[in-house]
Amino acid sequence: MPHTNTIEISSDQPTTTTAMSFRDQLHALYAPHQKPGHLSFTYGTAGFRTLASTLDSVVFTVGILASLRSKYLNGQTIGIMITASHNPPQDNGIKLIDPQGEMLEASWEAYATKLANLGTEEEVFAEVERLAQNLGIDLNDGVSGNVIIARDSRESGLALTKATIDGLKTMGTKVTDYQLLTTPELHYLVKCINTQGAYGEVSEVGYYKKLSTAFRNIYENFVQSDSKIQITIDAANGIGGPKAETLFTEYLSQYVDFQLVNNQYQDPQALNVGSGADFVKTNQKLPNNITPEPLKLYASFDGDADRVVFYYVDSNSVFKLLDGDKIATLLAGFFKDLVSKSPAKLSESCQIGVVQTAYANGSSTNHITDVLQVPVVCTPTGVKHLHHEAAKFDIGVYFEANGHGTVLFSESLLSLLQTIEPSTPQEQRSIQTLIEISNLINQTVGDAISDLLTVLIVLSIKQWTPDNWDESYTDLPNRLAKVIVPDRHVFKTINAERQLTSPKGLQLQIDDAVSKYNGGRSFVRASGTEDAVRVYAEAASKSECEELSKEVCELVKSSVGL
Ligand code: 16G
Ligand code: ZN
Repeated sequence: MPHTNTIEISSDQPTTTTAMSFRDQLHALYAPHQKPGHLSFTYGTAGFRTLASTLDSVVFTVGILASLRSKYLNGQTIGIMITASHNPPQDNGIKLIDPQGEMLEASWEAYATKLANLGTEEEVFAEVERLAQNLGIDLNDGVSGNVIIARDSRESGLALTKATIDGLKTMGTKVTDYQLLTTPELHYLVKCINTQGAYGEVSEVGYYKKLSTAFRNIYENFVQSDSKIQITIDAANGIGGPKAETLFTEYLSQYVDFQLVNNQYQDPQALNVGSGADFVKTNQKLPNNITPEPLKLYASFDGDADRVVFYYVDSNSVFKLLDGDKIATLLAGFFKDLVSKSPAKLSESCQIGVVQTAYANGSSTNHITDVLQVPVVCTPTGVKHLHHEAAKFDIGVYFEANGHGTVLFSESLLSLLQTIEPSTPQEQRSIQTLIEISNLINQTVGDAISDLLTVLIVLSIKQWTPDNWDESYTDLPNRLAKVIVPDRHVFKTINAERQLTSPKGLQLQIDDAVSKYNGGRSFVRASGTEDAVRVYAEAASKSECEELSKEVCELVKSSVGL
């Protein structure tokens, strides 16, 4: 288990000269972190993400910005995660985590982008002064900000951590380096610190304890089985592997028989290669190194373990994917049932909702609205958008089809659960299960390990095999294609990315194409993480789906003169 380094940088700084001191520190530290002239960077859907070798100057400025953010929020702790998630080994990235464990507030993304693109020490200094003044941050108050930092298992992670810490040093920020963590572990720790431990103990052990205690309580009380749960996990050769291993071996070995494959996290070149949630979802096939047994459940994490997808092969050895949409329907149905079996005071007031993106398979949306009778909201791609919508429900289930997601419980529901009096054993059971699941699921962000435990326990309670789960609905055939265009920024969308407003006229052509296919649906959006445009298509049959996809790709190309 990695130890942590607490680096207190500025305790001996004279408090009255912090502004000067920022200037001096910047001067002392800036030179090796100067931005190469020809590069430009954007704080995108999930922070900065690109080739690791180009990121040094960016992370240095993120260190400065995180310091400002913490000072702006009266010293609350900000998280910095160095990861490029499911991207290939040569990439890396950095993102900021706000005090309650949520993604950085959107208005600050623009500040991050601005700072990252400045080319000289003078420009950086002037911009920081300007920002501080506009935001009412006193650079002279002698109060330092607080930051915790961690990284995934990429080779470039350590050097980028050091460069980030140099950025933090310019402002005398207190920083604790948690070294190797999954992204959701860091989100958890940020929230624990800022809630003074109310969300959980401020340590990795605290994270394991919180999850395993909830899992054990549910299992002991509500699972009727004399055999252990079985699961095989493809860890994408990322940091989720050793973390899951610790959790299952040290805390849950009585209940779960687990097997880890693609667990070479010490070999950074293997990260996400032929493995992981993105590989499985995109290629709709098994990762390397799994020889499947029919009807057994498998799961794949991504490189920083904030997303998970499940799959199995049926009795005819056909591969079946259980993606984020299937997780959302499983959980929404489970909660709907629990709530309906709760005391009237709860069942009559509790609003359950599911949040999806345009990538959700049409069948899943129909199933949730028509069969489960739970409302569905659609948001733009990216966890932060889904998270904010989910927070509007008492139980907000949000999942992207790619496996990013979690469940949020409202404060009012959580306090009602603590005080409500059950009048039957069934009501008692429902209340208890809801309380425990609210502890089992990581409410700060999608978490592969916590989602995995939640799915395993729900399947065990329901005594469902993977094919019982899969049977709930059948996905419409779908295809996600990529078109490389000269400038993806001309593709502008409205209506949660489902309609284009630019290039002019293209949406009408797409609508026209879609209308020719049974059950057809298609949308086009610019990627937030790659220099490309994505084209999604679905239709009643595989051949219609392929044709629709091709047709829309052609329309996209000709709209930009290709
Ligand atoms: C990022 C997002 C993910 C989204 C993906 C879309 C977070 C933590 N991650 O990985 O949710 O699905 O981008 O990528 O928000 P795209 O814009 O390239 O299609
Ligand atoms: Zn990820």
